[in-house]
Amino acid sequence: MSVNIIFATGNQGKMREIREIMKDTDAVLYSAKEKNISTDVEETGATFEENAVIKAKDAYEKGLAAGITDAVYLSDDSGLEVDYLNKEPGVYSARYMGEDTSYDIKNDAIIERLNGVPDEKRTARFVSVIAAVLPGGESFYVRGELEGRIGYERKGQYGFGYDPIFYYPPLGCHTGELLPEEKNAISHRGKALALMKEELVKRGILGGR
Ligand code: ITT
Repeated sequence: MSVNIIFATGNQGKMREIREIMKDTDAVLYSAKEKNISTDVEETGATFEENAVIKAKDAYEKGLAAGITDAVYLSDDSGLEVDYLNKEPGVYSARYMGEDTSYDIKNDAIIERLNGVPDEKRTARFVSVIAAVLPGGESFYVRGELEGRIGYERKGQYGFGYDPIFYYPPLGCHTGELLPEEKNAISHRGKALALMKEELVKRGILGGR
């Protein structure tokens, strides 16, 4: 029997990627919205791990209260760490300069803060921590990272968030220039979800399609 997975995210860019990455499993995937579960929760953690667990547990509790007892809840807490900026914006990536500030403005601001900084000091990484809460309430998490550099201008029309300024040296382009399947094959979220799938298969929760 296939498992129902409810993904606790309000971010449509993430949800698009997650749907694509989970296509090869037998899970029936729902966004929290599709199940009328609000993803409004204060991310009070100091780490990606803490926030990912907060989000998955919050959705699990809301699901239980709504009578859903058989689903696996997943969440993603992710962000961009820029080494030259002491790993900012980090867990504050969505809130950097205000949640409602456009990414064109946020991305330009980061490029500006790195004005005059040479390539070797422009190192950065995307981090994605995926947390799971199982029907019995047990939780665990996995982490994926993608190493790259902050570019000198915004590039590309794909992805979301900080993708336009994230230069990925092995492919010689910004992640904003990668097609969805190309990004998923190398990304922090792709890696974390692959680990999560492995773990769920190992526990007999997930089967291949
Ligand atoms: P949910 O908590 O509802 O899932 P959110 O957007 O608030 O959505 P986070 O708190 O995890 O999610 O913030 C992650 C931010 O990090 C996200 O809004 C982007 O700005 C950035 N980010 C994460 N993954 C990214 C990616 O693959 N490409 C570009 N930017 C990314």
